[in-house]
Amino acid sequence: MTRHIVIGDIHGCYAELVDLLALVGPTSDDVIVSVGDLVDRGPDPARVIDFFRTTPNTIALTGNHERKHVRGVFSYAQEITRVQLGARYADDVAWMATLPYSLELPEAIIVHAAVMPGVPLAEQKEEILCGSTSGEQDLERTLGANRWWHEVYAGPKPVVFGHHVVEEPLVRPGLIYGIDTGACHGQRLTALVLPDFTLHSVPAREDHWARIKRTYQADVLAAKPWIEMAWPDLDEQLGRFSRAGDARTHAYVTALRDWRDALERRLADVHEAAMREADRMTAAGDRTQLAKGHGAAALLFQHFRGRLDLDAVRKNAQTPYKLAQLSAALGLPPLPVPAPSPRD
Ligand SMILES: [Mn+2]
Repeated sequence: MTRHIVIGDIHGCYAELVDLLALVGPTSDDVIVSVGDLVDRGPDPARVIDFFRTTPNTIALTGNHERKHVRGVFSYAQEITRVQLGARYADDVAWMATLPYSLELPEAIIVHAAVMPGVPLAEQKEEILCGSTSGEQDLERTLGANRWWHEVYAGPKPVVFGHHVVEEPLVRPGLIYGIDTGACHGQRLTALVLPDFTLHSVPAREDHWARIKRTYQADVLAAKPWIEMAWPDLDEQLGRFSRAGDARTHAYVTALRDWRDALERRLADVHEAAMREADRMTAAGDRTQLAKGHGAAALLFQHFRGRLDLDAVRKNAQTPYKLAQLSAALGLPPLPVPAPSPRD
């Protein structure tokens, strides 16, 4: 007989997934189901994804974390996952976009986060099923701020879900089975086996997220597109990491600040060089003709009109990349690179 082995939020905890499957002992007749949130916060999203992408008789549902990647909504946990997955990131996200939001079995409905009580499964909103921020707000507006959907839910079928981290599986027999027992936070990874509704858990190896969020700071910083950032964004990012934790991150932020200082000096150099070039053209005669087609033409014409100050240069060179182009056009040396990658 086919069993469905429904596993709570895995969040990149591959070792615990292996432990849990060893405990439950799936046969080739069984189907392994993830409630979603395969990635983010844990050490090994690639192997968790590979397991569900390549193992026959497995199903992964969409969690709010997959949805964030699919929609390009990035907070720190997603930036870390992008670094962890590296070159395969886009392909993995394309796969995430194909995942369903629910699975209905004869004995239960399986979703990532929630269902709106009293609404048939076919009419449930994806946002509620996967627990996106807007879905949670929708539930709160409908049910009131201090009521959980799983306290109100009255059937008809049992609902199995994750998303909501609990110390012990959250069970209302025959109705509610919440099985996110916080594997990525150092608690446990839990499976509910259907149709028997038996629970199985293995302990987490460590508080993965506490460690991951410290150790990936420098890598997340290095992966940012510094060259294409507008100055206010660049300064905001540097400010955000100004009290960064470990030595590696601190060294990287210090290097970025030095780079930023060098760019500020370069803005002044570009200002000087553009004025010199414009004055040279004025002395040579037909300055309008000479300035046309020059890579820094906008600056040259501003100087002809007496309007070229440092702010005007900054408005023209909105990013380090544009500053590099103006530098080259005015014969200045190449810009320094942001900072060596912390992995080097
Ligand atoms: Mn989760």
